[in-house]
Amino acid sequence: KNLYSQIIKAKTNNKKLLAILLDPDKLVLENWDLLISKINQSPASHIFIGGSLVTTTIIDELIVKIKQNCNLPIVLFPGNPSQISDKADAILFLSLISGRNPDFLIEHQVKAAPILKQTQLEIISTGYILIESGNETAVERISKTKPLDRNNLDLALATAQAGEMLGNKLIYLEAGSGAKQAVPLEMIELVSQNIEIPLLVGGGIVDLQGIQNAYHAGADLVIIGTAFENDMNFFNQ
Ligand code: 1GP
Repeated sequence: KNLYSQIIKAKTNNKKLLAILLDPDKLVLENWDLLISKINQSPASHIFIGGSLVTTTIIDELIVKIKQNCNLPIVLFPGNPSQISDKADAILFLSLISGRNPDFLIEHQVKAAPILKQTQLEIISTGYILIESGNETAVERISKTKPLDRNNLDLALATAQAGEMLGNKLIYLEAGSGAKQAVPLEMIELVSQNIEIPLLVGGGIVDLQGIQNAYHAGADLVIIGTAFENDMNFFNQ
C-alpha cells in the first residue's frame, strides 16, 4: 500500500506521472496483446480503470489479464460502488466536490466503505472537480451535477482548497471523458500553486503537447483515455 507515497515522492522530485484510463465498456478484446504491448511501450506510470456502466466481473477479469503481462500499478477510478475490485492495487475514493448531488458527495462512499473494508485496496481519497468543457460529458449526465464555470478560476481554486482542507489526498481537475476543451491551463496553474497535495488533470487531452502543457502548468499526473482508446499509437507520435 505505497502508491500514494510514490505519488508524493514523484511530486517532490518533480517527476511527472501519466495514467492511461481503460474503460472496460469500450475495450475491444481482439486487440488485447497489442494493447498491453502498447501500454508497456508508453510512458504511462499507472493504469486507471473505470467507466459508467461496468460490472465487477468484467473488471476482475480485465485486471487479472493486465497483471499477467504488465507491471504498472492498477488504480480503480469507479463511477459507482459496483465497480470495486480487490484485484486492483488502489482506488481513487472520489467525492464529486464541484457538484451538489449528495449521492456523489457521500452516499456512494457510505455504500462503498464496508465493501472496501473487506479488500486490501489502498484507499486514496480524491476531491473530484468537474470543469465545464464545451459539451455535456458522461460525468455531468450520470452525476446530474453542473460543472464549474471554466472561466471562474477563483471558484475552482476555493473548491480545490476546500477539498484539501477536508482531508483529500489528491485533487482531480476533470473536463470529462471526450471533452471538447481540456481544463484551462490558467486554472491548472492557479490550483497547483495554491494546494500542497498532488494535482491530477484529465479529460479532452488529445495530443502529446496537451500533456506537456498540463505538466508545465503544474499537473502532477495527467490522465489519457479517449485519445489512446482511439489510437493505440498515440504515444508514438
Ligand atoms: C476521464 O479524465 C479522463 O475521466 C480522461 O478523459 O477520455 O478525454 O482522455 P479523456
